[in-house]
Amino acid sequence: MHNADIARVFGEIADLLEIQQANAFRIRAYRNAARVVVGQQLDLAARLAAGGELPKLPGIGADLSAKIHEIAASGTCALYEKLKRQLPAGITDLLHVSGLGPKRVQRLYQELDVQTPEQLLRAARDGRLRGLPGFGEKTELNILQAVEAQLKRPGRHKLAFAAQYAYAYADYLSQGAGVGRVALAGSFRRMRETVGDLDILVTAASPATAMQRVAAYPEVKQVLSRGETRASVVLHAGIQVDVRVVAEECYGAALQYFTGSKAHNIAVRKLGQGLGLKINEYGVFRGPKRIAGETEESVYAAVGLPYIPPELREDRGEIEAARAGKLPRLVELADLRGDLHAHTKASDGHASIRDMALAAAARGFTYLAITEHSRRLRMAHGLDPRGLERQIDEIDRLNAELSGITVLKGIEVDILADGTLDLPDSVLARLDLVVGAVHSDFHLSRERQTERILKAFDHPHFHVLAHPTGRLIERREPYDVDMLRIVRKARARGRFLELNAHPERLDLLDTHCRMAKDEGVLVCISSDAHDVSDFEHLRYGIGQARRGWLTMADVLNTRPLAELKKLLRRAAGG
Ligand code: DGT
Ligand code: CA
Ligand code: CA
Repeated sequence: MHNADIARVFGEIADLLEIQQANAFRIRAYRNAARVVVGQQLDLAARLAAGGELPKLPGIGADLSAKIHEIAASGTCALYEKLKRQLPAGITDLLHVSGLGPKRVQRLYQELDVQTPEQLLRAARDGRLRGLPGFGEKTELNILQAVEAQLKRPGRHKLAFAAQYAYAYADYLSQGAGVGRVALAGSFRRMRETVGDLDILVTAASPATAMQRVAAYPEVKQVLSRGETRASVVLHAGIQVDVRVVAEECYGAALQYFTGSKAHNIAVRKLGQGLGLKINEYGVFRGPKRIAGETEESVYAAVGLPYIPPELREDRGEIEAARAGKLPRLVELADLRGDLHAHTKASDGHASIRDMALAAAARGFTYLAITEHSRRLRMAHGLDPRGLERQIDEIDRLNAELSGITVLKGIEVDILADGTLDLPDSVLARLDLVVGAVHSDFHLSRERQTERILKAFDHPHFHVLAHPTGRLIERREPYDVDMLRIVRKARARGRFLELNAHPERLDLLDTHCRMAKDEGVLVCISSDAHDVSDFEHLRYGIGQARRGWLTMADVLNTRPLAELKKLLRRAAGG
C-alpha cells in the first residue's frame, strides 16, 4: 500500500457518498483526506508497518486516522466495503464521463439501471437518456460523445500517479545485492503527461539475482513474463513495469535505447547507418568493434550529436537542431522565481495566505500571487467584489510584515460565455495580476469559444489565460478553440498563457508551448496550489515546458519581481 492507494480508497468513498448525495461536509472530508495523503512524502503504510505513528495531517482527525490504519493494514475499510454493497462496483467510473455529475449518475442508475460506461453508451445510442428529467436531446448527444471518447482512450496513467510507484520500485531494486545503477527510462523519463507502462533499467553483476528481486517485490501482483535479463510485471496499482538488466558497460546505450521515443531512436539509428555504424541497446558498433555505449553522451557523440535531453526525444526536430548546434537550453525548476496561481482558504484552498507565502518563500520564491476563484464558481466559494477587497487589504497588511517574499494580489476570474469577466473593472484595477479562466460553457462552437477568449484578452486588466484548453487528463477533452489565433492575439495584446502544472491538467500542451515560443508569447508555469505541499506540482509543469522546448527566457515567472511587474503593467496598458 502506497499513499496513492490509500488516497484512492478515500477518493472512491467520496465518489460513492456523492452519488448517494450524502452530506457535503462529509464528502469534502474524504476528498481532503485523499489529497492530503497523496501529497505526503513519507510512505504512511510503511511507517505504520514499522510500528511508527501517523504524523499529524491537516484536516484528518481520529476517525480518518483510524481509517488510514485500517486501509494501510488491509487495503480497504469497513465503510468502503459497505458503500460498495449499496452501489454497484464500477459505477464511480461514470463520474469520470465528462458532463456527468453525481446526480445524473444516480438518476441513470435508478431509472435505467446504467452501471458502467458501456451500458451508458448503449442507452445513449438507443435514445433512452433524453426522456429522463433534466437530460434532453442535446445532453444525450454530449454524453454520447464523451463516453465514446472515454472508451476509446487506451488505459494510460498520469505522470504524477506513476511517479509514486516508479520511484518506490526503483529504490527497492537499487537496494538489491550486486545491483549497480537503476534508471527510469521510457516515456516516464521523457516526462510525457501520461505513461503507458514504466520501463526500468538495472545494471547488475548477476542478472539472475536481480531478476529474483524484480519478482519478489511485494507490490507485484502478477508476473507477465520473466526471462534471464528481462521481465514484465503488473503492480497492484494496475501499472505494468518492464525491467531490463544489462551489463554496466552497456548502461548508456541501453538507457538511450529504452528512453525512446521509438521515433527518435529510429532517426538516431539512421544517422548511424549513414556513418557505417550499428546502434542497439548494447552499444555503437563499427563492424565487430564497439566504439561507444558506456554513457548516453558517447552514443550521441558517435553520430556527431551533442547530448539531447530526454524531454526532446520525440523526433520533432531535435535531431536537426542538435546537428545545427541549436538545441534550446531548457528551463529548469531552479529557474522559477515565483508562482502566479495559488488558492487559499478564502476560496477552495486549504491554507492561509501567510502559510502559502511562507511555503513559497521556503522554496526560494520571491513572489507568490494569490488568485482565488471569482463569484460565479459558487461550488469553489468564489469571491465577490467585497470578499476580494477584503483580501486585498489583508495582503497589504501581510506584505508590510513579511520579508523575502512579496504576495501579489490576483484573481482567477471566470471568463463568462460572452467574453466578459465575472468581476467589475473597478476591483480588477486594484490587482497586480488578473488570471482569467474558462470554467463553464465548454460546448460552445469553435468560433464562439475562440471569440470568447479573444474578447477577454481585450479587457484592459487581463494578464494570463489559465489552463488554456480546459482539458483534464484522461477525463475531459479540451474545449474546441483555435489555439493559433489565441496565441497570436496574446502576442498582439501583450498577454500571457499559463502552463497549469496541476497533475490532472498539464495545460498548455507541449505542442502549444512550442507554438507560444515560436510566436513570442511568454508562458507562466503555475502550480494552481490549493495547499502548501502543492508547489510540488511545478516539477511536472517544468517537464511539460521542457517537452515544449521552452527556455528560461520563454517563461514569465523566471523573471525577477521588478521585471515581472513591468511586464504586467505593460500588458495592462496595451
Ligand atoms: P509508453 O509506455 O506507451 O508511454 O511509451 P514508451 O516510449 O515508454 O514506450 P515503450 O514502453 O513501449 O518502450 C520504451 C522504449 O523502448 C521506447 O520509448 C523505445 C524503446 N523501444 C521499444 N520498442 C522499440 C522498437 O521496436 N524499436 C526501437 N528502436 N525502440 C523501441
Ligand atoms: Ca513505457
Ligand atoms: Ca515498456
